[in-house]
Amino acid sequence: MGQRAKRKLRLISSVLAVLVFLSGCGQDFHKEGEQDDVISKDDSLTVVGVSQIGSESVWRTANTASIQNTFSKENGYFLIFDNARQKQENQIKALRSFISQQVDYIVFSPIVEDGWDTVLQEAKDAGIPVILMDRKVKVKDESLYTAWVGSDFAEEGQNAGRWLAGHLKEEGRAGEEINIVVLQGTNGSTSVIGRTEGFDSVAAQHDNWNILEQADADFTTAKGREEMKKMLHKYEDIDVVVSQNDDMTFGALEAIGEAGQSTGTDGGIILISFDATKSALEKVEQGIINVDIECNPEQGAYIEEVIRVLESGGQAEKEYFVSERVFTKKNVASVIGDRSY
Ligand code: GZL
Repeated sequence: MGQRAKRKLRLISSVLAVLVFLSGCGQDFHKEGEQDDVISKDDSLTVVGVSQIGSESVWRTANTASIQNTFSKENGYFLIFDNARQKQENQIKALRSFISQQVDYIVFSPIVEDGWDTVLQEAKDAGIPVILMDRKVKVKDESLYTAWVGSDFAEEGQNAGRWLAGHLKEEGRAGEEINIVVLQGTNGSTSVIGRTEGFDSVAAQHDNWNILEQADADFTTAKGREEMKKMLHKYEDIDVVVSQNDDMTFGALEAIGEAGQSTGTDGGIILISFDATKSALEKVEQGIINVDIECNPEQGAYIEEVIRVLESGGQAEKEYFVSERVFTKKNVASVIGDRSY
């Protein structure tokens, strides 16, 4: 039986139990934080509560757009969307609000992997399936979530390492001492854990690669600029910057320019970025960023597929990987025009 049918059953029993107080046939839902703004809806819609990390990056904005475009009323959904503004406690509050409103499904991108067991147990006890989006959780009981949709972050990191090895070989620098610094995203997030492990696994195969420092720049442009500035002061010879998202890359480019240095295909610092947002791909095309490892934010359709399977009483897969590519000056022109984010 799908979640919507289960919710109807719960609704009928609550209507019968307190008939004298309930009027009308729809259940009322509150948008998070607007308790007095109760929104009535017809029961034909599937109610999806979504807790999004925030709006820290261009990637995140595109990820949110994908969710909002998918879970629209026209498509048969009632979306309750909450922006956690980069705070785990706000995500936990939102999940609890979704549980109390008896939504049909909970979808969320956990800002970090730890600290979710209790609230996910509450969702399980309430009979509400949880679908993870983008990032993962580390929980004792994997049945606390139904499915996860996202990227193979370790593969993304390995792709960056493999590209660098090939590039250095092409440049005749395969045996040279190569000094590398890394701008990491939010500490403890799945994307950082995977990208770091992936790149490090390739770096370990090259004794002449020296990772001088891996700094937490929290996936933002401001922190990317700040941490890059510090590393430029600290190390006089940086050959490669690995920046784990385009927003930090934009900040790093400002710091590198202010230091009178350059990046990209015409010499200077080799710049490796992640996400492959349109504004960064334009810099790949201009030869400013050497390579951009795509991280696909368009996950709404994958999540809807999971819900469709569950609504039809089927068993969803535990993991759904989105498709991704690697962009350099050689192939970027083929996608830039159609890029929606
Ligand atoms: C990756 C996602 C990361 C992006 C950043 O799936 O978690 O978070 O790479 C975003 O741009 O902030």
